[in-house]
Order: sequence, then structure tokens, then C-alpha cells
Amino acid sequence: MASAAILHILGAGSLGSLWATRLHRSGQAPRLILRSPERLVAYRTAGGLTLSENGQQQCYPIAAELADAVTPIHRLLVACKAYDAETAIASLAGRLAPACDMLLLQNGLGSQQAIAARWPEARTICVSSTEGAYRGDDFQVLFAGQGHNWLGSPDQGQPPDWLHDSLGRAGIPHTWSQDILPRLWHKLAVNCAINPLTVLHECRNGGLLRHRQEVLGLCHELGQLLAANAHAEATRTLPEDVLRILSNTAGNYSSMYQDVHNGRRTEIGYLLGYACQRARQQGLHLPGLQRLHHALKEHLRRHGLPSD
Ligand code: NAD
Ligand code: KPL
Repeated sequence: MASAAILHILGAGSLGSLWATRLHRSGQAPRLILRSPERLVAYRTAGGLTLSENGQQQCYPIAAELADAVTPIHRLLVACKAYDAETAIASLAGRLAPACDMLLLQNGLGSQQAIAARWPEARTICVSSTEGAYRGDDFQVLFAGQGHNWLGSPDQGQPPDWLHDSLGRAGIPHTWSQDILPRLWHKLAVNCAINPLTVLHECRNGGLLRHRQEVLGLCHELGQLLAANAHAEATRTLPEDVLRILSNTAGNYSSMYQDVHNGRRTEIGYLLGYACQRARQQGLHLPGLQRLHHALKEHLRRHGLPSD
């Protein structure tokens, strides 16, 4: 296979493994890029990535390498957390082919802009994913929630010619969006209205239905932020979207709740932190959001976790 056709996947965590296993089983030979020689040895000992789906487990012996391998990278799926993404790309920057396609799976906003500014020759494609995957043991991933992937270029460009065929063959549900930034803003707003409160009230998503006024107050402020950055439509539907998600996912713990519960760093800086920073830059007075940010940072510090 020509190296131009290989998709390199940076980060073999939950979503990276979910994408890698589906691409591999459709015969597309993705390559994983792991973070250290120790991880590569552990991966080779495990014999591959194991995907659990619909009660079935299958191990896929996907090729893996380190960032300092020498082959050029033409297509890169960045599957790290938002706070790791830019540093991880920098570790292999010398391998990036001119006009490389970079798919960014990160939640929230901020990391995508930093990456696009640092590697302007690359074509950055943002992905907004509602699929759900969790890591089990090392190199094991559980496909926990069917969903969809919206992909789009921040400059509203066209999709690369290989994208639809490659994802389609792998069975990765996707749609190209001409308007990806408003979509990312809307998801950020939903995450800001739900995730921090589940941490502070220590509850499942559905538990926030008992704090409806607090949630709706945040939606009101987040709506002002969306009005300045996304579409009027997204602003109008935010409260009903959030209440519907709370009902539909009532039994779930939010991703931020799970991160805190498991002692893992959260993506607060790319969600609430980014929202508050943009509000300040845009001269918006959003006191409820600022108070929430402050309370969450305090909570994280008390739990010994980074507050950025
Ligand atoms: P994860 O923590 O499971 O995986 C991230 C992986 O990146 C880890 O294996 C980590 O070791 C690796 N990594 C970090 N730095 C690296 C480096 N320098 N080189 C190589 N690997 C490196 O995270 P995840 O849950 O897969 O989430 C990835 C992104 O996708 C996040 O922004 C998350 O918010 C978003 N997202 C996740 C889900 C989900 O269901 N998991 C759903 C939607 C969006
Ligand atoms: O995306 C989510 C998350 O947990 O990160 C939902 C379930 C929508 C809550 O914000």
C-alpha cells in the first residue's frame, strides 16, 4: 500500500482504538503511534487492540510504531485528549508531509485553533463525535454508545477525496458538515451546561433534572455565547436540547464526572475555561458561568487534579 494511503492514528486510547479497529477490519491497515517505547513493548505483548462490541471481543493485530519512526505522514487522526493534542503532534512534526490531512477528534474548542495556527500547511479537519467508547484493560476498548461523527474544515473547505470512501468502508458513521465550528460550539455549550454540574452535585446526568433552574440559568448565559459564535437556531434550541439530553442519558455519568471519579485530568480548559475566556474577550458578562468555572476549579484542586 502506498504510504499516502495510510492513516496514522496518534493515541491508542478509547476513540483512537475504536477508529483503528474498524479501519483495520475493513482492510485499510491504519498505523498506531504510541507514546513511549514501554507502551510499544506492552502493545506488542498484548498482540493488538481488542474491541468489545455487542458482547463479542476480537483482537486486531494493528501495526504500531513510535513518533520517531521515519515514514512520512499524509493522513493523521489525532486521538489524544485536548490538553495533549498539540504536544503529541509536535513530537512527530518532522514527519508531516506538506498538505497533510489532520483529523482532530478533540472535544471542546481551543486545541483545534492552536493546531491549525501552528501547522498552517496541514488541512485540519475537526470531528464532533457522539460515539461512546471506554478503555478497559490496557489496549482493550469497549464500544459503549452508537453515535455519529460530523467532520468539517474550520475554513469551510471541501472534504479530502479519500475521506468518505475510507470511513464508509470502515462503517464509521459520518457526515461532512460545511459548518463545523457552530456544531463544535453547540456541543461545547451542552457540555458546559451538564458536565461541571454533575461533578459539583456528584450525580448522574438525570440527577440534574432536580436542579432544573440552575441548568436553565446556565443555558441562558451559554445562549448569549452561542449567539456571538454560532447560529441563532443553536441558541434558541439549547435549553430544550440540554433537557432532552439529560432525560435521554439520565442513567449515565458525564465524561467529566468519570474523569474526576477516576482521578484523571479533565478537559475543563477546553470547555468551561474556553467558554469563559471567549466571553471575556467578547465583552459578555456571564456571571453564572464564571461562578461555575471558579467552583469547578476549586473542586478539582481539592481533589488534587489540574484546574486548567
Ligand atoms: P483517552 O484518554 O482514552 O485516549 C487518549 C490517548 O492518547 C491515550 O491512550 C494517551 O496515552 C494517548 N496520548 C497522549 N499523548 C500522546 C502522545 N504524545 N503520543 C501518543 N499517544 C498519546 O481519550 P479518549 O476518550 O479517546 O478521548 C480523545 C478525545 O476524544 C477527547 O478530546 C475526548 O473528549 C473526545 N471524545 C471522546 C469520546 C469517548 O467516548 N471516549 C467521545 C467523544 C469525544
Ligand atoms: O457529552 C457528554 C459528556 O458526558 O461528555 C454528555 C453526555 C452529552 C453530557 O454533557
